Amino acid sequence: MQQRRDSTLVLLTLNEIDGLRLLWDDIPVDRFARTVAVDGGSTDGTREFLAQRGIPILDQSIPGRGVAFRVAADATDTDRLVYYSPDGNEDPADIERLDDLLLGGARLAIASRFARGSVNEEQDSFRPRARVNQALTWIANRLFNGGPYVTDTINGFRAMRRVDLLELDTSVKRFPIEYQISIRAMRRSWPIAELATVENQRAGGESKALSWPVGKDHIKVLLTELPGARLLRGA
Ligand SMILES: Nc1nc2c(ncn2[C@@H]2O[C@H](COP(=O)(O)OP(=O)(O)OP(=O)(O)O)[C@@H](O)[C@H]2O)c(=O)[nH]1
Ligand SMILES: [Mg+2]
Repeated sequence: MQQRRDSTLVLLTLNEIDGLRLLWDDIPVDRFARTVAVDGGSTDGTREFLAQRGIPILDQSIPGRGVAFRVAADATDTDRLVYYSPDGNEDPADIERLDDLLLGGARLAIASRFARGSVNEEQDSFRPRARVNQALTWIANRLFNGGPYVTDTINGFRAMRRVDLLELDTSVKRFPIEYQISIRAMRRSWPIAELATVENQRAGGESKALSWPVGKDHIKVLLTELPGARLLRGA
């Protein structure tokens, strides 16, 4: 099989040494033209682990996943970017599949935790995080999407063309970057493709996504994206 000559695999890390140790052999770094890590200031050996394997590490001057998304786009030169977070949640087998969706014409490719055949990691039977995620996704579809329903507007496991990410001119610094990207792509009627993914448990370390602050940040994004929104469905 040919290497993905025009695609960069971007690893997003903030103290993910446990996940990296567990997943490394399954991450297809050699299949991509480049693999880079954007690191938010890890102190648990993540940086050393990556450096030992020859992975260039990009630093960010301000913390946050949103900043990390843009740092990667600014510092790379390939046509396509696949964002992967090696904390255990994301199945490395889907990395190349996301890139394939871009090659098939999608302008945003998302690994969905809520499509038919997907599995969401939450174990609590009430699944509060999943419900909030799905509610935010429903609102975004309702307000901004004129195309086929997007089942997971929030998952960070996704791929885009580099110029498209830059064109969206995103502003979010922290977690809801994905929500802003999805909303802006829907507003532009870009083709969005999803694949059903199986989400696993965190491999170790600590979650950086505290439910309440992150939930609040998503609502803020929704409100800032709202002006000019059309009620596209059933309006
Ligand atoms: N580069 C960078 N990566 C980050 C930053 N914050 C979080 N990450 C990474 O983004 C990924 C997702 O963060 P998580 O804390 O796992 O968020 P989550 O998946 O919603 O939460 P869990 O269900 O607890 O795993 C992980 O790989 C983190 O290391 C940051 O500021 N900079
Ligand atoms: Mg995670």
